[in-house]
Amino acid sequence: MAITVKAKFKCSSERISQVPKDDFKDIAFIGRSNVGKSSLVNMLTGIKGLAKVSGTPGKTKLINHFTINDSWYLVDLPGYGYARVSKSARGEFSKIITDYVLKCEKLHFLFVLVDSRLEPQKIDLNFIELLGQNGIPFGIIFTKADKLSHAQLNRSITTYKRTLSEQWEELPPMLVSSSEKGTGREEILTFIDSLLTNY
Ligand SMILES: Nc1nc2c(ncn2[C@@H]2O[C@H](COP(=O)(O)OP(=O)(O)O)[C@@H](O)[C@H]2O)c(=O)[nH]1
Ligand SMILES: [Mg+2]
Repeated sequence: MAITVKAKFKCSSERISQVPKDDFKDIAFIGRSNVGKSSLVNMLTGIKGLAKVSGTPGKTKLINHFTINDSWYLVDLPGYGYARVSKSARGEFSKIITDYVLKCEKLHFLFVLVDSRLEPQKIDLNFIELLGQNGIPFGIIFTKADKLSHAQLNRSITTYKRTLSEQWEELPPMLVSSSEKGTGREEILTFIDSLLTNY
């Protein structure tokens, strides 16, 4: 049976001083521009136009909060990795992203979205390293699973695990999604539910 979700746009913030000041927890999506963050917000909530889906990468520069079931926020973060020259590992990420991820106390858990079709990307690995160094709880969602066969998808996930194992003793939780097909909706919502109740 499909899980029903009540969702409503709350606000867009240009800096973290503007994010809501209540005690709802934030569950946030981050990843490269165009990886499918906004599409996943729409798929999970079941509201097509809730988050703006764009064919042009690098459009959203704001932190978008959506109220879910009057009890927590789903957060669509700006993408990284678009038209930015990498200097230091941290310099690859805009101030709004590092401020939110490293300083915002509302952030309860972060999902790093990665395109399931691609080999592990340096910028994602750098971002994950930043999370590890700062003790930020996170998981990985492999997006656009509809574009791959089962075998290809498994191969991608295995490669990712192997790559992360070079640096990490323990692997983060990993989930799969297709916003096109609705794949992963129940698993992701159930996982979020456990994050909100067990902490
Ligand atoms: N086939 C497929 N396309 C997707 C999926 N998710 C997103 N897209 C497409 O990828 C593009 C970028 O999606 P968007 O959600 O705006 O990415 P964002 O920049 O990370 O927010 C759009 O053209 C979407 O239609 C998916 O699960 N499957
Ligand atoms: Mg977006």
